[in-house]
Amino acid sequence: MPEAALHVGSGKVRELYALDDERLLLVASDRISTFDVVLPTGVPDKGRVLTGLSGFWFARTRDVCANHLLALRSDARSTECRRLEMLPIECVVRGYLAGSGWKDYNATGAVCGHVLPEGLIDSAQLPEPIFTPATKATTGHDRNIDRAQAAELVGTDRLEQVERISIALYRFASEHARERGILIADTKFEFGLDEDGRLVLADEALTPDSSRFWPADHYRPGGSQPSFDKQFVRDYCESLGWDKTDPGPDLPDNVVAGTRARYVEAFEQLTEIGFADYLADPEVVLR
Ligand code: Q0Z
Repeated sequence: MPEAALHVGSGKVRELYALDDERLLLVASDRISTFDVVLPTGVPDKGRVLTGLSGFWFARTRDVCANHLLALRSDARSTECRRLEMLPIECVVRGYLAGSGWKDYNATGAVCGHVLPEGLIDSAQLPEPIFTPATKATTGHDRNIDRAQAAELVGTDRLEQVERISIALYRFASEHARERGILIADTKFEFGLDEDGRLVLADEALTPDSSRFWPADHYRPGGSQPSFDKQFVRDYCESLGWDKTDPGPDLPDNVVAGTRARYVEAFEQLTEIGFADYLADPEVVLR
């Protein structure tokens, strides 16, 4: 528990506490959002799955980039991390055309200044992964920006560095995931600077909340793809005819159980660690 920790921030499904001047505690709840609305019903163990996955990727990408992780707590949902000066851009990498990438491509033939081949279809794999930064919105949606706008926010040298490292992280993780039946269509990284100005990977990394995970065996470009984790929730919400404004609907037990199973399945497929083993000893994901 966050003993004597000051609450310093809330995300949709996570909380951030200050432990001292140098350390933060990042706590992942079991809350789930869909269509940008946090639902009244939680998914048991969702926060633990996301915390374990982030820890797994941090441990395996340390040689690509230093990260903020100091410790995983025994609750398996809390991470002690280094307190950094965060960069004011979201570092998105896309290997496939989806979401705002597909929308922007359809409207202009380009995404964040990357002019793409003609004739790409919805959810198509891109010839190469592309870096598509966005601004951090305090309210509403992040906005895609081109490299000139990103350079204004972080400087040209820093931009070049975060682009190179973001692509390297995505290539590593997407190859690992593909070999285990999961496509990582896109993902968002957040970086900060330590006291010496060194670049550090922060926040969560390569989780289903910061990425689009698609089951590889269902991949059919030409339309939107089922989400690995949230598809039951989306399908249930669509079946209700809910208008997608707050408050969202309660989820029935079968939708909760099916969704929990999908998160645990993603964890076990990607880490090759049993979820019970992780709960018994969270540090197992770091080894
Ligand atoms: C992350 C966020 C959350 C609300 C700030 N290592 C770090 N150093 C400094 N700042 C952050 C981090 Cl991770 C930081 N966020 C995003 C997370 C709740 C906002 F759990 N904001």
